[in-house]
Amino acid sequence: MKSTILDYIKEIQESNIEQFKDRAAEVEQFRIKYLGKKGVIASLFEQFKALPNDQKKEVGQMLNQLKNAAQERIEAFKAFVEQQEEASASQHDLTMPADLAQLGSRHVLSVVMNEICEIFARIGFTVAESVEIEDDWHLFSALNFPPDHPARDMQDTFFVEKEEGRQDVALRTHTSSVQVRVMEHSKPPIRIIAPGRVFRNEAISARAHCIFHQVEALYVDEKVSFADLKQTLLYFAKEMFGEQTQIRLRPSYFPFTEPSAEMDISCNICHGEGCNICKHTGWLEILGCGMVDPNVLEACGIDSKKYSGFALGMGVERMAMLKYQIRDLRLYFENDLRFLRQFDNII
Ligand code: 2NM
Repeated sequence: MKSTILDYIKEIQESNIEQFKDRAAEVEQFRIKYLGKKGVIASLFEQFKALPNDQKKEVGQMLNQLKNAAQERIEAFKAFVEQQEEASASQHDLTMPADLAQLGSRHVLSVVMNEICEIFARIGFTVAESVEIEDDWHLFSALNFPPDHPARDMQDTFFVEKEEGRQDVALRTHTSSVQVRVMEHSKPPIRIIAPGRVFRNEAISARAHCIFHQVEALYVDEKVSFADLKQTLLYFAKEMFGEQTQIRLRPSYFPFTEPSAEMDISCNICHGEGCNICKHTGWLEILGCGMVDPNVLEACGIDSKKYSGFALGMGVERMAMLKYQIRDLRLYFENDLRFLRQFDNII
């Protein structure tokens, strides 16, 4: 009995096992195996109890040595780990600059909208902004929309119910409501551009979205003529799409302008040769415009005998599509980084 215990103790001592290298888990395993309640050393102590008294001194000493050796080994390992941690911490150069956080960039629609505003700012227009939820007066009535105009229909406009049975509050369908507010509160000369979000009740597709962006311009003064409008349009087209750009006007209709026109620019992709974008016509439709209807001026408290004005409006999504050959409107709102990053080098 005595010799088996002593042999076993020797065996453990000499085997030099458990040379754990670096893992805290290994140390814990070692501790449980040898020093745990049901570990090797505990079981040796159990066997030790059964020894005759004259053998206990020698075996007891050996057992205690073994137990101490195991504890020392654990302590030594813990000290070693601490030391290693300190050493590796001091290998980090704390003066190194941190990794640069990746910066976002302006959305292509914001860039194009800003560019349009800046082109008009250079000829004296200032930016006007107002609310996105509007009333019937500023959206339709003051703008000379007849009572049965389809834009007043639920099918085209998102109404916000104010009172039961009354539908006179809606998400704005154009930024002309901003121009109405400015005309109501200021005296000519008025030279403003109204950029912003507008909302229409449309099915979403590659060419239509229920939220989009507009920039509208308005100039009201004495003797403002259609020639002033044409000159402003030509200046804008050349600044936006390049000096070689030509324009043409086609008669059109809007409730708030008379006469009204639509402007095309010469196709900046095929330069008149004919391509898919201009559908082989050589021309691209880019905006609507006209002379502000005298009814609109009067509704806004401006004397239409003394003053006249021109107005124009364009869709920012369409402008960006033509400028950067973007084929699907939905790309603007999906926020796919692969799309957005194509424009992070434009201002
Ligand atoms: C367009 C086309 C033509 C327009 C009219 C007005 C206002 F308020 F003065 F009457 N602002 N914008 C206008 C005129 C907008 O968008 C295609």
